[in-house]
Amino acid sequence: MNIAQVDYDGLIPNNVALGQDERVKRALEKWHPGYINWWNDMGPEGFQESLVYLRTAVSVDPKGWAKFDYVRMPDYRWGVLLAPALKGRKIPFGRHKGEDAWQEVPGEYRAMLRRLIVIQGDTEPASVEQQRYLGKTAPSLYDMRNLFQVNVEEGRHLWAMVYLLQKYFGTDGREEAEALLQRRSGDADTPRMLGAFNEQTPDWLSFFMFTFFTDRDGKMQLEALAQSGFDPLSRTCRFMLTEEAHHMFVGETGVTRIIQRTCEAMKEAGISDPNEIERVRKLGVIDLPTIQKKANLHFSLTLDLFGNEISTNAANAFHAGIKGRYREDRLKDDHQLEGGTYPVLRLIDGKIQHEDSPALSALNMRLRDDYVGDCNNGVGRWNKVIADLGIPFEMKLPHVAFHRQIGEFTKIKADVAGNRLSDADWTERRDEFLPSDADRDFIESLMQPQLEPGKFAGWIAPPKVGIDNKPGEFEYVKIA
Ligand code: BYC
Repeated sequence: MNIAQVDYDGLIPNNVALGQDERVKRALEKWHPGYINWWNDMGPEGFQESLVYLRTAVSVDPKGWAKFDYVRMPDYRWGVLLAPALKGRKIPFGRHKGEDAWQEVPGEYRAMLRRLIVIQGDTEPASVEQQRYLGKTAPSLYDMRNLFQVNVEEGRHLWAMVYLLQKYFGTDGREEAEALLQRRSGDADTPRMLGAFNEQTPDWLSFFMFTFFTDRDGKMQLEALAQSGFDPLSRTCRFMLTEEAHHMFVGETGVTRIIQRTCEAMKEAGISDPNEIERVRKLGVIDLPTIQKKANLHFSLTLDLFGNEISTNAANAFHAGIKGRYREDRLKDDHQLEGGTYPVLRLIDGKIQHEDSPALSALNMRLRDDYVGDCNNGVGRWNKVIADLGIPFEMKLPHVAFHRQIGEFTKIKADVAGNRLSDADWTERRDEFLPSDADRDFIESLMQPQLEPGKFAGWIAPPKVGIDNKPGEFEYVKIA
């Protein structure tokens, strides 16, 4: 079988020769109805009958892997797709560095691997649940289609992790696969595992911020897992990253188009001061300071996903060859880090300062620093749009100590510049930094659907080009 091609003959499209693996095929076929029930209950509400112009993977060849067509979402062909095996691949880091990559789960690391796969798997359906009402307020059919594309692919990413659980983890893998369909984002009794995935995504600015910031964490975590010595995990994550690129595109261009529309409207109305919030809002666009507050919220929630500053879990996973660093294969050092140190921002004697920590224990922070760098590049591109339209405003990422719920800085309150605040000052000034109820009400008032092909809500600029090079008036979703 040609690994690049996906076999669409059976119930579950795949490029892992599922037809010759009766046990796993049966297990996945048994899991399938529960997944479809979950999708029907928790997937995009109100649009399950609509025809959506979606891409489906037909190959894992990076040069041409997708085909576009109209699909009813419940009929989307969710499947199991692994990037091609690299011949002779070795474990790239940790104490087993240089040994042959594992094709089976090494017994001593079973629990660790299972935990990482379950955490990763849990985020995927969670994001679909968080976004399930957004179709109803889509600013255009183009944006609605992008939302649904992201949703079906997050669903596929759940399949990717469930395949690993079913194939490599026996009975407990099956139980974990079931549990992934039982937890619910934001549920008081059975919440999703990580904090940011229990927050709401109430409006489209939040959706774009989420896909900019939180999907970017997804990219970083997948890059780290793609380095894994457990080859099936590495190959799974490598293909997921191909899909993930579109999600980041949706977030980045979505926020950019909102910023662009705001700046254009300000220019047309002759408003040069971005802090004239009420005047800007009267134009029916979102003022830049409110966009900044949403960025502050989503960035700080996403930082929590990197775990604690000092983490023995992270050290153990690296040492074991299970979870690497961002682009481990491009780094030039011994890939074992036993003696090295890494500067970590910590709370020492009440002050926020760097401390050299053992490099292995600091791996969560190393990944987070790479993440912050990647976010800053994107923010720079937003700022270019603002500068090109001549508005004196710069978007900035808040300090990493701002508004944290995991790690060192949970103990303190800080402003966006990282200055410590008393509890009373924080309470008084919170709405300067984070969206207030009034901000949320205003944004919500703009969230009126625009469902005419080629038209866009007034608070967001049209995209530069269509999906799959379609013309402006293309009907991306045929609403049923
Ligand atoms: N919430 O040693 P530590 C994505 C727990 S996004 C709740 O620092 P570690 C996507 C931790 O479990 C990417 N609990 O933890 C994006 C541990 O508990 P135990 C998702 C937390 O393991 C958009 C304890 O605190 N993928 O794909 O070094 C749409 C000690 O912590 C949290 C991954 O995250 C938290 N935020 O780091 C769709 C990759 N943080 O076990 C999808 C897999 C920590 O001692 N996960 N704790 O009882 C990991 O790599 C790591 O587990 C974490 C945590 C980075 C999450």
